[in-house]
Amino acid sequence: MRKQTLLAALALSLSCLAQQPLGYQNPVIAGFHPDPSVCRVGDDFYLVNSSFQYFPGVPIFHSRDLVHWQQIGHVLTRPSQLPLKNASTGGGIYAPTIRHDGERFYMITTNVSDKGNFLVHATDPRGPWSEPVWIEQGGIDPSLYFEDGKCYLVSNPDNCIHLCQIDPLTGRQLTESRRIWTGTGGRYPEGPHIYKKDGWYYLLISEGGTEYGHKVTIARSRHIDGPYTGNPANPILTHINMNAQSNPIQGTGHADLVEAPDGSWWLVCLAFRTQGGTHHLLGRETFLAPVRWDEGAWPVVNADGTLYPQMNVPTLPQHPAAPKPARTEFDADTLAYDWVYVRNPHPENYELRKGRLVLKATPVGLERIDDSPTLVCRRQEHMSFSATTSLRLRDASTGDEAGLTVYMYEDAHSDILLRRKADGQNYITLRHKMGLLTHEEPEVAVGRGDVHLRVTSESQYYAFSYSTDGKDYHELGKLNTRYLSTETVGGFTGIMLGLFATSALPGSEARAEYDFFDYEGE
Ligand code: 6LW
Repeated sequence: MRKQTLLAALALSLSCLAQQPLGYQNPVIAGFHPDPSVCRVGDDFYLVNSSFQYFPGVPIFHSRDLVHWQQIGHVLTRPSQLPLKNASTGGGIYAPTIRHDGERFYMITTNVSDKGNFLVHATDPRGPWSEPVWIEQGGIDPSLYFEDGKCYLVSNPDNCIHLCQIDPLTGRQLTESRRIWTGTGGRYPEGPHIYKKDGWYYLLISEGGTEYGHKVTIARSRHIDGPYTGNPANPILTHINMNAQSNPIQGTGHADLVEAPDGSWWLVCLAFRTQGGTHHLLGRETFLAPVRWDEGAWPVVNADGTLYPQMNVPTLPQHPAAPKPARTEFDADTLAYDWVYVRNPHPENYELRKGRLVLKATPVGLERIDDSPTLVCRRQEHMSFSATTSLRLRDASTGDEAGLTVYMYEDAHSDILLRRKADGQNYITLRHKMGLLTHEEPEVAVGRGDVHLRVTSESQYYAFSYSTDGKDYHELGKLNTRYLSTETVGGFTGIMLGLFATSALPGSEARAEYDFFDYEGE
């Protein structure tokens, strides 16, 4: 009898545990991952982000719980889908939308450095995705809504959300573009998405611009082409209000809604995390919030439209993914999905050979925008982190360089690098590039062997150090992080950690061989 009571108590406490709100941490995708858009097919969620000047473009993630996301590839993997000539941090690929019409996945976006709005489609979200289908309606942030075999497009030409019907396989516009909403008067009405619920068409948009004044507003209509009436409780999400003035998360906006298999509603949005006062460096990241959306009522985001780093709310049953390994050994045939290039890379300058990443130096320096330097990079995802690599410079000529860069874009980066000099030796230095200003620390001779390069940060400073034996590290210098922040240098992207090789002259044989790359953050 006693045993039975004990077992019953145990079963009860286990079932209570299963119903416990598990909570989660925001952001759900850390580091530069802006403009999230999400769709669900069955039990699977798919999410895409904008990617600007980076190639391949539009990272795509999979999740079963909206909290844990695993990158399954990129949508735009071929130069024919993603020409990035002269693209910088304000160019290339802007906000994408992902949708599924019951048969195919569609990703629609804007290449502001090319011909504007286009979509690609695929039956498998892991690809391959189609060639671009170009869209006539202008503006940015195009989105699709499918109903009864029809495909509707919204985007924001002339600072107003416009709607038309298109044939998604040819891009042909089937109806005139019609103005449907300008929002509540905030600047930059953008990021529109249409949803249908309880007989209402809902139009979700962002206003206020992507900085501190960012907000999400919503309108609804009984007819898809309007008239749309704004929610009296707008904005439904913003951190510009007093209740979020001390919140480390700022700039919440650019959202998308999704219904989970259990009928719960969720919102993904972008926001940034401040460090060092009002500066942020990691770019705009992807955040998640629960939404209460009662029948016939307006959606309410996390009770009062505020997000927190620690979200103490019930979640879907969680499916944690295996953590990313701290060390990249470079012993696979390809680099993992988190490594990307700036603009369209020259594949002949990159090789994975015998457990090393081999970069061929070219005269295209990191500061150039008219070509793609030999540079491969991944996102800084944590304010506190340590990144270390081991480098050997082979067959270099005088002035050839290779190293590790903390890279915001071509005009704003700090590089710890090895340089071959006329005496045949390698010298190590730290170079900061801020627009027209370049500052370099005194060079230190390090011979011709392998050198370990390390950058660490604890929010306020980047510290750069090197080691010739992989044990004792010597600090070369520090940089206040604010000098590379978005508030200081502008742009839509976030800090990347990159490995690069450049030559002083054309025709150099120099190769930089990187043995591993370690990244640990908290
Ligand atoms: C994007 C727009 C925005 O297309 O910034 O914050 C633009 N939102 O919706 C670039 O990310």
